[in-house]
Amino acid sequence: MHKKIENYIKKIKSLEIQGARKIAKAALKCFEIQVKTSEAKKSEELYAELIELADLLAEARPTEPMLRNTLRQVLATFDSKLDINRSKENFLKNINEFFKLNEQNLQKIAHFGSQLIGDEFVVLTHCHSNTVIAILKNAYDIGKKFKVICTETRPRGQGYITAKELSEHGIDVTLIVDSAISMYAKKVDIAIVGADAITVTGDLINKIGTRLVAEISKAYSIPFYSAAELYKYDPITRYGVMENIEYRSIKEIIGNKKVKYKVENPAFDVTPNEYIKGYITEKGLISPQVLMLATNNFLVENPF
Ligand code: RUB
Repeated sequence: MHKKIENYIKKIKSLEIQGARKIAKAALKCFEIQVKTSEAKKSEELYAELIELADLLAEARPTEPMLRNTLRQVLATFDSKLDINRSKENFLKNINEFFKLNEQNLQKIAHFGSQLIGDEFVVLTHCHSNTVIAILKNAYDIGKKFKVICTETRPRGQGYITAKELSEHGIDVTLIVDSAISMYAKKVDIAIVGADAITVTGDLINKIGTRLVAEISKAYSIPFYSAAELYKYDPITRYGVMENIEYRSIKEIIGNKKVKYKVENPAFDVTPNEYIKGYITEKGLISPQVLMLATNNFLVENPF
């Protein structure tokens, strides 16, 4: 395997590259490197290399349908009937189209999401979602005045990245520990989180602690939204297969300490659809109740 690909996989596993969107983009980058550096003499050989690489990338972060959907879709455009040079050229062009699509969808979500933020709003967010960040930056850029409260997000502290990025953009942001959410709930007007996966029933899988944010939002009548490209939808859930929740190393919690009790570190949780007012997608706002229809269309439009 090419050193650069090895590096990308390491970074995806260690969370140096994090957030579903960036993970999917990094995986596409690996495909690009593989095509450019492959010594395959025939298109079929290159295709086999890409399939093998797709499996490795998917295993690097098991709870990431956007990664799997993106790779599956781009692979479906590989034309092994062409000679090796033409199939490479063609495939690199298609990868590039996917990069563009990713960026266009982000801009659309940023546009739709920023409409939900009223003047003087307090926005609550959890973890670090590049999509939520894009919404908040866009809201700020179009002149909305609002404040953000973001949770630290134990155990890896992705909330620090959120706080840093937003404050560097000029947004008024306050970082709190996860367990302090209820103390601030009365001040909050809207909660917006990202998404790692959306199931066929419209349930949301996102960073551990998201469900708590949703439950508190419900208790305080705060509208709770998830900013999610439809690529986060996991088609396997159509067949009753549950999205696989990644359990990460307990070192993320206790470091190298030797302890005599059990420690567990689930990285994601499931927020049932009844907590979610809507998904902010590239097609606009979609309630979890109608998401199933939308995803069915999505399946028809796109060759999974
Ligand atoms: C990040 C996380 C984000 C989603 C969406 O988890 O849960 O909310 O991935 O991110 P991790 P994005 O830090 O474990 O990757 O909006 O960037 O796709």
